[in-house]
Amino acid sequence: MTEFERIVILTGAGISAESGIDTFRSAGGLWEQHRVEDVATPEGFARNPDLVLGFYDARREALANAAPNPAHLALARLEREFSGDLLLVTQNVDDLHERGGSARVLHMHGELKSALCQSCETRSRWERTMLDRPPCPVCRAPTLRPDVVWFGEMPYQMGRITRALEACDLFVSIGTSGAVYPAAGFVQEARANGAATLELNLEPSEGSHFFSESRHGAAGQLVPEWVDEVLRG
Ligand code: BV8
Repeated sequence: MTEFERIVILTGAGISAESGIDTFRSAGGLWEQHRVEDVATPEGFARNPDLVLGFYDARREALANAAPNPAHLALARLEREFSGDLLLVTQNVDDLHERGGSARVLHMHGELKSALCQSCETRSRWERTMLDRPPCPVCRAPTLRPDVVWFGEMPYQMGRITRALEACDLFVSIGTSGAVYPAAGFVQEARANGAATLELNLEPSEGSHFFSESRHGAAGQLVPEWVDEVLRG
């Protein structure tokens, strides 16, 4: 049994990279193909809804050809076998944690496979395109948008995340550049409460200096190794 009893994990695009899902800031990544302002802001959506709906349709479709990798599978094993408290927070909008076997995933930036109706505010599970302005399953209005958190919008379940960061004794950040807030500030919140902090990332992130330990390499290698360590105790 590991020394840790309450673990918070934050994942970013890097944990899905080995599954073939584009990250945002790596070479050729999503933000090189599109301007953030055009595809990940409410203003961009108002200006050109077809561009934005097409951007998210393409990412939703790409999920069909992606499979969870050993990092996702290892976190699902941790959820099953770790006897303490575990909160898995992801910035990712893909469903690879769930398809890898994780049952409790907090998507702080929403999900590609969820549709938000701008008229009745219902969230519906969604697999199809939105380009043809399909009717909301509840109120029938043709006003669905991707249920993702754009820049300038409030991430989901921040109260629950903050309480977990205040109570945890270990915070682990996996596959994120530490470029976007409030997620990038979680390590500081965890440190402030005396938690140990561990970064598992291909290269040092923008917040590496906040971590008590950083390990650099591919998530598919580092995460299973770390989960083995935690479960071996
Ligand atoms: C908010 C969902 C307030 C949509 C995303 C100035 C200073 C500080 C903050 C701000 C500021 N100006 C504006 C802000 C706030 C802004 C922000 O932080 N801007 C940044 C650019 C400075 N934040 C916001 O707007 C947030 N909201 O603040 O609300 C508010 C208050 C009151 C009321 C209302 C509102 C909302 C931000 C959410 C935006 N949505 N995604 C979508 O997916 O399209 S952001 C998106 O990029 C991700 O979700 C993630 O959060 C973020 C960073 O991406 P990463 O996951 O880190 O991916 P990245 O490519 O960057 O890095 C990948 C990493 O993996 C790399 O380090 C790489 O080395 C590594 N890697 C690659 N391969 C591997 C690997 N690691 C391991 N193994 C591998 N194989």
